[in-house]
Amino acid sequence: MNEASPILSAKQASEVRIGHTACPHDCPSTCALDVELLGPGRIGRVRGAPDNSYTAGVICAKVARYSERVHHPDRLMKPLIRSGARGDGQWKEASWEAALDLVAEKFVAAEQKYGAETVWPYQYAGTMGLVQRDSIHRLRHAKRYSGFFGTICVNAAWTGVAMGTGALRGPDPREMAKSDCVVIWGTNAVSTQVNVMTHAIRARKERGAKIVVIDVYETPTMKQADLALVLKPGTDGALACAVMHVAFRDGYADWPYLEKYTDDPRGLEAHLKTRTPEWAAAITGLSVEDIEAFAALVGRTRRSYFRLGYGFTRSRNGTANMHAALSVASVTGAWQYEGGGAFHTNGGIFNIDKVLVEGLGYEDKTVRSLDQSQVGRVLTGDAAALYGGPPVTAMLIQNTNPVNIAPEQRLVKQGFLRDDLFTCVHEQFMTETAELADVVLPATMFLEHDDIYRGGGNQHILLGPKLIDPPEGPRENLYVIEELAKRLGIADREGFGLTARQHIDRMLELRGLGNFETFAEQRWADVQPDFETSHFLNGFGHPDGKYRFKPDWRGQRTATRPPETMGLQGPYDRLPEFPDHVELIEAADEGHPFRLATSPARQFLNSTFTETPGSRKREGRPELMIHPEDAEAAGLVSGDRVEIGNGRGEVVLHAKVTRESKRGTVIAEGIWPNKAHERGEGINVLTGADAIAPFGGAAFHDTRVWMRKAG
Ligand SMILES: Nc1nc2c(c(=O)[nH]1)N[C@H]1C(S)=C(S)[C@@H](COP(=O)(O)OP(=O)(O)OC[C@H]3O[C@@H](n4cnc5c(=O)[nH]c(N)nc54)[C@H](O)[C@@H]3O)O[C@H]1N2
Ligand SMILES: Nc1nc2c(c(=O)[nH]1)N[C@H]1C(S)=C(S)[C@@H](COP(=O)(O)OP(=O)(O)OC[C@H]3O[C@@H](n4cnc5c(=O)[nH]c(N)nc54)[C@H](O)[C@@H]3O)O[C@H]1N2
Ligand code: SF4
Ligand SMILES: [Mo]
Repeated sequence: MNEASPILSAKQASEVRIGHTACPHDCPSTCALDVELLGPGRIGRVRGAPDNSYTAGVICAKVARYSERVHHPDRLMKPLIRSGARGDGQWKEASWEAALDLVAEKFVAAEQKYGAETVWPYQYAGTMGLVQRDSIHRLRHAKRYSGFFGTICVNAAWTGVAMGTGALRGPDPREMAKSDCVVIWGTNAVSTQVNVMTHAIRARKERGAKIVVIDVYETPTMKQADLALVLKPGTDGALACAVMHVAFRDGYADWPYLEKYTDDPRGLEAHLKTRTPEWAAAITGLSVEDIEAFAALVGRTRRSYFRLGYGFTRSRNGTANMHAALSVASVTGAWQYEGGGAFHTNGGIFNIDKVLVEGLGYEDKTVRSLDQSQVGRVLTGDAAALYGGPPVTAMLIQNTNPVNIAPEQRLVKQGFLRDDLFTCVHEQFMTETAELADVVLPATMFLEHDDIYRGGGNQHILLGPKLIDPPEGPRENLYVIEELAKRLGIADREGFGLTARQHIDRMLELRGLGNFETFAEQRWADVQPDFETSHFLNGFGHPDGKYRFKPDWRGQRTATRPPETMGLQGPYDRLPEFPDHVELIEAADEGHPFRLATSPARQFLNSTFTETPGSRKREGRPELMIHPEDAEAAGLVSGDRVEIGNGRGEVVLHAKVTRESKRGTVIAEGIWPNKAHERGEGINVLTGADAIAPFGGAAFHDTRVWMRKAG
């Protein structure tokens, strides 16, 4: 057939070019992606890279449909300057020059009035790219603007892990496939990090491994479980203690291991004497039989892999509960075996030098820091939340949507509506935060700029090169930071004036991984430490090499510890000496008989994908999952409007009466846009911003509410 043949050209057209990148979203899976490139600015289907050993060809549906997001008709395309009253939706288009000039002018004016700490650059993990996400810190440090203490997601969990192991790493997550029992604890992996399931299910198929799932309702993940444990929110510490009690009682405790590798096993054994399955049953709502069965299973199965998620740490006792669950693997000695041990994050293995990108060389540690989760309190002038400093009167926001996802939404909204607050929001869509801004700048998406990523639930450093041209208009985060730096007189500071590729070159070179070009061939690097290190067989991360059953809650230094200007957080003096159940949670009471968890929606990722039609259609509308008996008592049937509330506010959703919910616990899946609810108020109206002890965090799944049929 000759080249001009119509059949061949049709065939050629169907041979789509594939671009290689990484998923930029805030998800522990950090998948390696293969993207169909249909033209210079157009993508088709997105797939998981089959040859990445963790991704193994599997990604979630919402990212597979990414063309819906990158080619979305509602993407922001032009800089906008507010032209009406705040939040009324009136904008005038502006040039990049004019918009950036205005932002710089306002920042300078604010600084002149109140000092540099009145400006609060506010960012989070909408992109996990180290250049595009973290360059804002460089601007902040160079200008000595208020610091940002990131508490909304990982802090409680990472602190709990570090208290026990002294390090943020663990057995290779791919070893789950070689386990005989995979315990999926407080993570809805089917929805939030699908690759955990790939490896866990491989273990079941190939080795007959058992899967245990522990959650507060019957999640899609739980439908895969051999042993399904639905407990009351915030009671995981009690379950962990009972499991360890049984281990000591029935001879599953590995004494030679305990003597060699842990701090005070005799003390722990004595402490747990009264933490019986009966004791734990009363607290958790589980049956004694289920607790005994779980304890016997992990006691007898040497290769038990505890995959500990974030969800169960989003309670006021969450840090202590993480530490308690982690401790089970130390009592049974599961750490010693391939396919055994406990894993939460590999956050500590990557060792990428970020001094340049974050401007750490000129960070001034005496500058006050503010708590990300307490943005509502900060913006409404709460003196404690302001740490004695000036009011916040100017903000630059990138990669996050606080007017939707932050707790105490009424305060958040009230704060962002202030007349004397200037906000610039750099965004891909007109989010509810952007709607309240003074200046909105359009941002590129990951396929349109260069960046580099680290896995959290895996062990890869992955390149995310620019694969397609952005539309005319949107610019990358780095551009905004650089242009503001020029206007604010700091462009000559170290770390400014580089392209994303130059930053990536530098990070890779310092890590001994080549440079952008060589890494592009390689696509990713597997930096999992060796078996001994991953399993802590050379000792744990503390100076004495021991696992700590008795954490040093107040003294320990970790990356998650708040800056000195903030001090310890929450009721840290009430944390237990040994693993225990601590009643720090917002317990149900007569006026608020239900406990609410705001678990993730499968088709959304935090506030992202609430704009894509495929995700929106599949999620339907904001619903509240209610046990049939609770529904009946409240006179509710599926589809009814149901109102839930507490001292922070009230929200209306639609009832979904289901046995997937436990009695006394109601579940609202997903952070829907506020405006998807009646009265324009969403689920975070109900959640609190008081800190999780001892280092901070937001207790999103620890909320008491009353419930009634909406009038
Ligand atoms: N589809 C989807 N994927 C996501 C996200 C999303 O919103 N949607 N969010 C992303 C982000 S930012 C993160 S940090 C990760 C988080 O992912 P996960 O580690 O999975 O954490 P969560 O989403 O907070 O909650 C997970 C599960 O914990 C359960 N849970 C709540 N309270 C308790 C408790 O007291 N005990 C126990 N045992 N379980 C409890 C919840 O019901 C939920 O099913 O997922 C990421 N991936
Ligand atoms: N009720 C309740 N609330 C929660 C949670 C919960 O479980 N329940 N989970 C909490 C958790 S764990 C987290 S991490 C937070 C996350 O909440 P958010 O920080 O809002 O997270 P995302 O939705 O991931 O991303 C926010 C925005 O980043 C934008 N973005 C993405 N890439 C870029 C980019 O390259 N440049 C710019 N300028 N913008 C970009 C997206 O368009 C999106 O609007 O929510 C928290 N809130
Ligand atoms: S599972 Fe997580 S990392 Fe993988 S594609 Fe989906 S959102 Fe991205
Ligand atoms: Mo998160």
